[in-house]
Amino acid sequence: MFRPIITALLLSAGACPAFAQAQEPAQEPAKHLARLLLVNFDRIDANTDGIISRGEYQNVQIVRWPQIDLNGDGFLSEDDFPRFAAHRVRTQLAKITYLDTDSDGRISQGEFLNGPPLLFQRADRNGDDALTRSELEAARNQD
Ligand SMILES: [Ca+2]
Ligand SMILES: [Ca+2]
Ligand SMILES: [Ca+2]
Repeated sequence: MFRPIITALLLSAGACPAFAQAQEPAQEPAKHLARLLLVNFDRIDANTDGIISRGEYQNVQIVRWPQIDLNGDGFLSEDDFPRFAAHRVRTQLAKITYLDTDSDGRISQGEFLNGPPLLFQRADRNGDDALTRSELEAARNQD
């Protein structure tokens, strides 16, 4: 039961009150995030050019960070989750070790914001460093 909550915290805007929630059952994180970006597309696309640039996406990440670093120490680590969930948290954190560029076992705010965004890598099909609605729709509908 706790796993989808952690996944939502790590990989989506799920805990962020600044963005509308997609009312859908739990699903694969990248799909879920693509859906959230689509639902909030007009708000995220700050310069209204019809694409979500990497910078606009990073603004979403900045808004999400306080909901991810729950104890406010500047790092995402096991300390941000309740003890009873430690095992599942470890499993989840193990999936995003690619963000831990200095390999100290925790993810700093800088590592989180500057790391390769999973959704961008998957959804940016033509590699132009920007996401269109159709790219996000394709990511949302991916098998
Ligand atoms: Ca834009
Ligand atoms: Ca923390
Ligand atoms: Ca680190």
